[in-house]
Amino acid sequence: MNSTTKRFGGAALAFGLITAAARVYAQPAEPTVIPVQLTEFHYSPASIDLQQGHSYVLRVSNVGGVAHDLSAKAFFRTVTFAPGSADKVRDGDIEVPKGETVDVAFATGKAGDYEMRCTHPLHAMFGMKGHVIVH
Ligand SMILES: [Cu+2]
Repeated sequence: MNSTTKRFGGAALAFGLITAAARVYAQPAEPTVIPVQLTEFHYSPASIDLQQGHSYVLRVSNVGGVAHDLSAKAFFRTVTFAPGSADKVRDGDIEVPKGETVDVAFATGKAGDYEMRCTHPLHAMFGMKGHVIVH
């Protein structure tokens, strides 16, 4: 290999690395999907662990026989909703009819341990409550 070929090879390698780096930075961060199941009378998982400053889709599925909701007022006050998602959360509450799934997309804000509960009569008393923890 003569010196010209070596130089060209090095330049091509450097160009390749720069192109790869640019591709990584140009990609928007994909949100992490967090599935949560609602049934009589609990959440699965009962503790939702999230990282501060990350994007998520909370995929709330009601696999039970009656309507449930996921109310986490203090938590939802700290998030930044993706377009179209704020309308699915009313006063910090995601209502999910039986058999349905609601996707709510947002970026997390302040770290903390936030309570979530079902606001349907007696459901929380029967155990339908948990935590959203932002680390
Ligand atoms: Cu419920």
